[in-house]
Amino acid sequence: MPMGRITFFHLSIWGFLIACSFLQGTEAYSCPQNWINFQRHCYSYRQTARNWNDAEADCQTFGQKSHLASILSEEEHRRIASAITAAYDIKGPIWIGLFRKKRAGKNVQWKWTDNAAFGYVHWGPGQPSNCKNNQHCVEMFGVDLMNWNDNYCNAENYYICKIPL
Ligand SMILES: [Ca+2]
Repeated sequence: MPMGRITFFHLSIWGFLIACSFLQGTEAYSCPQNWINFQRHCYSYRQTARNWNDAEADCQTFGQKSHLASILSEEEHRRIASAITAAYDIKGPIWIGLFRKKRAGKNVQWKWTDNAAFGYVHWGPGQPSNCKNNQHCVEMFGVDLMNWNDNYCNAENYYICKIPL
């Protein structure tokens, strides 16, 4: 009789421990519902039209390291673009976290709002055009979202936020 109780007790403890580590694992490695998961980051397509600054401010409300999305490789670009175009009707360009930091002169300097190293770019034909010397914020556009354009920062677009896991 006592053996039976001990065994049951131990099984319960093990069950509890397994459940706990499973839950911790889920918490550490998965994204909120409807967010896109790619290489330990979560991305959310936000369907509210905002200017670029307001979009970045909204992304920051999701967490300390949350910003408009940086897109640092073709693999990341394709993953996000295909996830969004598969799930939604794309009606216009979408803000990402790239902006022109130094705005005048020959030495254009691009920056990501999350401070990621700038390297990968995928400009559309004829871009960045910097029309009227006033297009300092970057959006993805096209049916497959595989082109980038520098646009006026006060244009109002949907946007993508990115958070590290
Ligand atoms: Ca442009």
